Amino acid sequence: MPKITDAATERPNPLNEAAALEAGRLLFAGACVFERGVTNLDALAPADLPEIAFAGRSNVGKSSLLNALTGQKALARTSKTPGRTQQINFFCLADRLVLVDLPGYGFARVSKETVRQWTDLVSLYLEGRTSLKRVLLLVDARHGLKDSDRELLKMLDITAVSYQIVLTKADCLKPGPLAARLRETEDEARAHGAAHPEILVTSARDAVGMAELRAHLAALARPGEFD
Ligand SMILES: Nc1nc2c(ncn2[C@@H]2O[C@H](COP(=O)(O)OP(=O)(O)OP(=O)(O)O)[C@@H](O)[C@H]2O)c(=O)[nH]1
Ligand SMILES: [Mg+2]
Repeated sequence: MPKITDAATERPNPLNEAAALEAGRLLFAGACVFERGVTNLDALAPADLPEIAFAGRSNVGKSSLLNALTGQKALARTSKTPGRTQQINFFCLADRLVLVDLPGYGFARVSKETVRQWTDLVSLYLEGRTSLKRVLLLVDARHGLKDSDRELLKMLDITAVSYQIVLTKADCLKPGPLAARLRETEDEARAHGAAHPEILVTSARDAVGMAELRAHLAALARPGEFD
């Protein structure tokens, strides 16, 4: 959750927490529409809304998380075949926030040329996008951080884009191994300056962690008429 403490006492404030969850619910109750997919950033106009990018290895569940958050099953295309999302896809949520589905990385069976194209496209986007408020770095809870994630972490530390790690597919692990994975990932994230201290645990399949993630994102959105 966004840091929800009582300003005077620094104690957790359940009323503020409820308000943050409600703000997230309201934002994501709005319509979410596909705006455009780009393979070349030249075609991309500067954004006038804050943007949140979903990044992570192929098959980690980026498109599925987007669908679960917005409650729209077929908004972003999901696939059993890694590497399905090849372009950067932009979705506009309630005219207040833009959600950006990045192509996945780290899939072994692609050519060097494809890896180079990914790196060029994504690094250009991450370096040059002033409207980019946060990157959600999705990590499969079964596998934890991999070297390809660490490459992206380095890139984000250098570009000083704020990012938050989100563990996905939590339904695939029992509570003990899941808690161990969370601790291990927190320990590693602590060494990175631009990392948000709170790691979120989610399952798109079972809708776990959606309300919390929506609350985090609502705090970054353009204020709505009820804020
Ligand atoms: N058990 C489980 N499976 C999931 C979950 N989220 C996604 N998956 C499955 O993981 C596979 C990949 O999901 P996608 O959402 O397409 O993954 P992606 O990260 O967008 O993949 P690329 O676009 O190839 O980078 C699909 O078979 C999904 O059904 C989850 O929370 N739990
Ligand atoms: Mg995808």
